[in-house]
Formats: sequence, structure tokens, C-alpha cells
Amino acid sequence: MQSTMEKSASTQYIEMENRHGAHNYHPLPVVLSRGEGVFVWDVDGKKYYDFLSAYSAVNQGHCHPKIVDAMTKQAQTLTLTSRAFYNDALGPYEKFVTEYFNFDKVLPMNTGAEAVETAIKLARKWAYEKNGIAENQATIVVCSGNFHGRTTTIVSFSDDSNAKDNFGPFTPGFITIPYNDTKALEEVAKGKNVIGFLVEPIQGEAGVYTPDSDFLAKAQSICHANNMLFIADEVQTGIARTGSLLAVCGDCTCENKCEQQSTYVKPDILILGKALSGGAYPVSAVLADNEIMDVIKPGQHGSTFGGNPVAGKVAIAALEVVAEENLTQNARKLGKLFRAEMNRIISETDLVVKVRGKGLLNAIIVNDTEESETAWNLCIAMKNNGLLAKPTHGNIIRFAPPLVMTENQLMECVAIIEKSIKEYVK
Ligand code: IF1
Repeated sequence: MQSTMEKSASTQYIEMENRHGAHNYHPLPVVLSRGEGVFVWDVDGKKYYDFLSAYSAVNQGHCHPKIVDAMTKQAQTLTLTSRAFYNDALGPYEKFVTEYFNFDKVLPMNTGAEAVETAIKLARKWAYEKNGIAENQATIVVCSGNFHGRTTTIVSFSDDSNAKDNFGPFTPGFITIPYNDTKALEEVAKGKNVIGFLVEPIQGEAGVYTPDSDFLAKAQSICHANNMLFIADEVQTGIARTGSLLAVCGDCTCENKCEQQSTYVKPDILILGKALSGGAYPVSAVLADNEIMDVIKPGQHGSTFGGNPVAGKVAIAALEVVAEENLTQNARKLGKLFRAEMNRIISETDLVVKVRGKGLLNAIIVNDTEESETAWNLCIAMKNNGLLAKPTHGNIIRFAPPLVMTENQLMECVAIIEKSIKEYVK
């Protein structure tokens, strides 16, 4: 039995988590203690490229000085008033974020799941009060392979048994269609009481599934032809990750989100989270125009921390960084380069069979079964070579670096990935 003195620092931290923390994750065996920009360091001082960005929350890079400064200043001034009173931070944040994304109103929350839950409640309430749907009969269409969070209602419409099993009884009022299938959407849209379509513009957790280029536009028009709300969950794909400000912006990279852009598919309800704060603080948001948002009256929805002063200042700083540092354009440029390099490597190895993604949200498919350890072992090899990434499901590895990465840094990461693949022995 090793004494504490003999155990490495990493081992001690890992054992502490195992002993005192719920085992609801299976992390890669690395213990991080510092982050800056595209880099993180472990407790032994080893430096890594972060190629996960905390599941696309750290788009602006770790500990971005502008974001940390905004958070620190507000944290030393006024952290939380609750919504029982007004404060001088919430209104300016609400004005900023609604103008930034071109919606009339925002309902501020904290986590992505809370924002998804808020969007579901908002859509249902709109349907009953504005659309004549019979009470408690509203049905929302979702896609197979979805991931929208971990609350009981959200896992009620998950088809991932690991995320759903033994958490019942489940919330009714959802119908599932295949992802990227507008014919199926058209069919179910004819049903009675169908009020909305909740969809990820790119399915992240399912393995970075990018739909047909016209899927979102077609889905939106089917929704509007059937008096349904088009609800976009951009918690993971939003905030410049896919090479435009929102994945629903399509090919547009402009900073003025407007409906004039031909490729822009404006959601009726937009859900944001993660990088809305640059990963510094839990901030999420639901945006909609007045016709929808005004169904919520005082006392009908809320949250202790929702829209708190620190969250508002952090989100403004995080969104200003996206514009000031041209992160959408950078994500688009580096994403194209990354996929080209991955395709070159794929042509030179049997270990990886495909790369897919948009902007800097990408994934490679490892040439082995979902149950195999190959993707995991390849991530261990990349970790040992100085790059951190993690499989989503089985044989799929997601690659999502901070959007502040330079071309030289990206090429260094490609070299690490290539070295790890070519040295890998099954
Ligand atoms: C985990 C990944 C999973 C999300 C979308 C809402 C939420 C998420 C599209 C909820 C959260 C996180 C949750 C985290 C792992 C990660 C994730 F795809 F991003 F990798 F699980 F699918 N909509 N995604 O992706 O936001 O409540 O977490 O703030 O739960 O394991 P949250």
C-alpha cells in the first residue's frame, strides 16, 4: 500500500474524487490546475492543448482577461439581488443580448438544461394561450440522437438509455423523428396538438452530426406552415463555434444578425448557454420575440440566480470578445484547415475512417466498434503527447478547441493527433 507521500499528486486528487464524489463521470486520467487561452496545465505542470473546451463552453479561451476582469469587478460590487428587486446590471445585459441576437426579449437562466426547460414551458404556454391547443395536450417534436440536458423532463425524450434508464416516470408530450428528416417532420406536423420542433442545428453528443444544408430552413417552413414554433438549441453550436455566430446563421459570418441574410434561419425560440459566458460562469438564455415571450407573466417562471449581475457582466464581455476577436471567421477558417488535414491523415491510416463537422466543432470516427476501447486509448495517447480530447460515444472523438486558436497552434495540434494515430498500436 503506497503512503500518501509516495502517491503522485494526480493520484491523490483522483482518489479524493472517487472517494468523496458521485461517480457520474469517467474522466480521462489527468488532473488540471490551470488554464490560459488554448492551454491547460496539470498538477505536475505538464502543458496541454485543450481540444474539448469544456464541451464548447470555453470558446473564448481559458480565463480570458476581459471576461475574468468583468466577473471580478462585478463580484466585488454586487453579486446577487434575486429578481425581487431591480438592479443596474440586468437591464443593460438584456438590452445588449437581445440586440446582439436580434430578438425582442430574453429570459435569463443559468444552465443549458434550465434554458431548454424554459423553452419547453414557454412553447407550451404560447400554444395554450395563443394557439388554442387543448390544455395539457401540447406535443413537441424532437429528434432521435438528441441531447438537450439532464433534467427528468429532458431525458423523457432522450433515446440514450444511459441518460434515461431508471429515471422515470417520464414527462409526456414529445414525439421523436429521425434527425435530418423533413419528410418525417412534415408527417408528424399534421398531427393534432403538435406545437413545436426542438432541434440541435448540429447534433453534438450524438457524434457531431451535421444535417443537410437545407434541413433547418425546410424544418422552419414546415413549422410555420403548421403553426408550430421552431426551437433551436444552440447551447453547444452557438456563439461562433460552427464558424458563424449561430449554427442557424448558415454561411453568414457577419456580426449583425439579421433576417436579410439568405442563409439565416431565425428560430422562434433561441436557446443559448455554455460559451455565452466563455466558460467563466453559468449563464444561459432563452430569446424570443414579444408575441411568444409575453405569455410569461410575473410569478410564472424564474430562478434565484437567473440574470444575476455577475452573469450579465460576464455575458456582455464574452459576446464582445466574439466580435472583437473575429471568432466566427477564425472558427470557419481553422475548421476548414482542420478537416482538410484530418482527411489527409485518414488517407494515410486505417485507424480513422471519417471526419465531420462545421467550424471548430468536429469529430473523427475511429475504425473500431462502439464498444471498443480504441477511441479511449487514442485519447490517452494524445494526452501523453500533449493534447486533451475525449470520445463522445464509443468510437467517435469530438475535437472542439477554443476559437482563439492560431493557425500555427492548430497545425501543432494536427501534428500531435497525426503522431498519436500513426504511432497507435491496437
Ligand atoms: C453532460 C456535450 C453532452 C448540450 C445541448 C443543452 C445542454 C447541453 C446541445 C445542457 C450540454 C454538456 C453536458 C455534459 C456534457 C456535454 C455534452 F454534447 F456537450 F458534450 F452531454 F452531450 N443542449 N452538454 O450539449 O446544458 O445543462 O449542461 O449547461 O451532461 O455530461 P447544461
